[in-house]
Amino acid sequence: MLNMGMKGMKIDREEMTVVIYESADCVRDHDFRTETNTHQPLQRTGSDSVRNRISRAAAVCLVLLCVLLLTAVIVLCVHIHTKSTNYTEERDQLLTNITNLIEDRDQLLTNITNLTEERDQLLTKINNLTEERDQLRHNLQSYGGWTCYKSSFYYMPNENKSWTESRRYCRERGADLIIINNREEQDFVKNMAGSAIVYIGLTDIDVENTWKWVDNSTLTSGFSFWASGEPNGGRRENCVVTVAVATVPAWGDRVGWLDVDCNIPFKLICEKSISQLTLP
Ligand SMILES: [Ca+2]
Ligand SMILES: [Ca+2]
Repeated sequence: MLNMGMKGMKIDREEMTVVIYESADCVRDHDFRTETNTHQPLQRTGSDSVRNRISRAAAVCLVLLCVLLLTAVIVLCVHIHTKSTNYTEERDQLLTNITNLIEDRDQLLTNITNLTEERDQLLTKINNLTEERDQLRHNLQSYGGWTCYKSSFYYMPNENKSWTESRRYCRERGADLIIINNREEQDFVKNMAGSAIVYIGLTDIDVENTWKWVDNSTLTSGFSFWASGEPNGGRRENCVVTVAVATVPAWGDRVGWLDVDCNIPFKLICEKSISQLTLP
């Protein structure tokens, strides 16, 4: 059986070999027929030449295209490099500017801090000076009954004196009879005097009806607080009192300044400015 199988396979191989050879002969015969049937060898040679020229032209074009591409790439690289360099310089310049601005800002902040410290120190000094001034005023106000008002100190002793004695009393204490400069001071005197009649530092003892303050300044016509009908004493009345409350029947209801006989004793108010200040 085995021999029979082997024999069958051998026969098959031989048949296949025959078929292959026949196929090869067919192909060769076909090619030969094709070549012999065309009978155009010269035309085939011309076509190859054209094809070769086209191939060479294509190759040349390809080379040129490569060269162009390479040139474009180089130009592009140079352009990018140049731009990059410019951008780097601009960036460095901007960084330098930023650094300078930061330094300026820091300097300004330092200046602000210094100014703030100076302001705070000045405010502290002002507060200290204000406290010292208030303490000084308090001490002076409580000293011998002198009262501080604005830029002056005032004192009204509890005794009656003539105008000349009153002035001497004040001068012995580094002061003088009061000089009234404005409405506020007149109101202050009115409050201080109360119902008392007090001498002020105004007189026409030198020249009748020429009223002068004790600092020798002349009473200006537009500024006075004469009571109604005053002054009216002529040469008999050359000194001035101020009346806040009408208490003298002979004077009626007159309040304000009145010229009186300088020898009549009344209360008085002394004044000294802070610039004249020596403790009374
Ligand atoms: Ca007079
Ligand atoms: Ca009078």
